[in-house]
Amino acid sequence: MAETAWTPSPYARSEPKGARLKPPPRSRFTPHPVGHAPRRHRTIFLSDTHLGTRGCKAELLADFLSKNSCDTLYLVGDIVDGWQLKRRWYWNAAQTQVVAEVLRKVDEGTRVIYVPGNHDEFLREYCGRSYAGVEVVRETIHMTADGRRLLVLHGDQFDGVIAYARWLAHLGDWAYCTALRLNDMLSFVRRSFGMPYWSLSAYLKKAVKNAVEYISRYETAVARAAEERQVDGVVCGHIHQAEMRRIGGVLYLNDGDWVESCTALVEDARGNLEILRWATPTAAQPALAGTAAREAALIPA
Ligand SMILES: [Mn+2]
Repeated sequence: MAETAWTPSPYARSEPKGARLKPPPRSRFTPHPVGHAPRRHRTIFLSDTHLGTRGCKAELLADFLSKNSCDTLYLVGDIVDGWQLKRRWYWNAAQTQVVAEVLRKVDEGTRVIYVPGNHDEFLREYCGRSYAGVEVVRETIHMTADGRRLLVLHGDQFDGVIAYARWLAHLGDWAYCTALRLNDMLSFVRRSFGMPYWSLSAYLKKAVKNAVEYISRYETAVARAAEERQVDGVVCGHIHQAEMRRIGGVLYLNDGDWVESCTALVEDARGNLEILRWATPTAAQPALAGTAAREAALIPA
């Protein structure tokens, strides 16, 4: 029975026994809708823009770069997708605009440091050189305004220490629903041939769980390596999953990507670090909505 509105029960607000409060929606990252006022940072870190692919959110990235200035810009790998370049090249005006915005920063006096990733590993041969004012380095140490030492690297080298296959990361909701239908067909076929039942959906369910596991194992591996290097924190990209949290004795910072989440890590004049999400809330939400979406947001790292 519904309670009368004017005599609220004293128990109306109390939780039923055993019930738990739902955790608040994840909103750790500062959303910045398009059209936001220009902002000045001490440092900007961004990675995994995958220029040269259709997936690159170049319009948003060009908009972000035009409205956010900084003393130092770190391009933390997978900026240009050289793997895609070998297969089929995709380029548009917005991607040209991204390059123009980076070069404009160089002209304005921003120090631009490019730390190549695995998709742009062809640039690793040129570490120690500068092109158009952009310094290419294998990895580097960034000193924050408050004196913390942050190791900056793309992070693909930590794939090797993780046992889970990377293709698992492709799995999302859609794939799972399709798999369920496939599963029915598959079991029908197997039955017709007198083969024992084997559940594809159960297999995939486990695979998705492994993808989540993959992320946390990756984060731990990076943090542990940073700890061994005796730095205060580590900035990486690669798994397209923005994050900022303490793991063990170090601060683990992942600047995310510009294929799905459109995030960047920024540092202000006092050394405060923050992850900016440069998209409209509706566009940004799926990436944070839930566990299933978390996997869906992943792209081959
Ligand atoms: Mn990568």
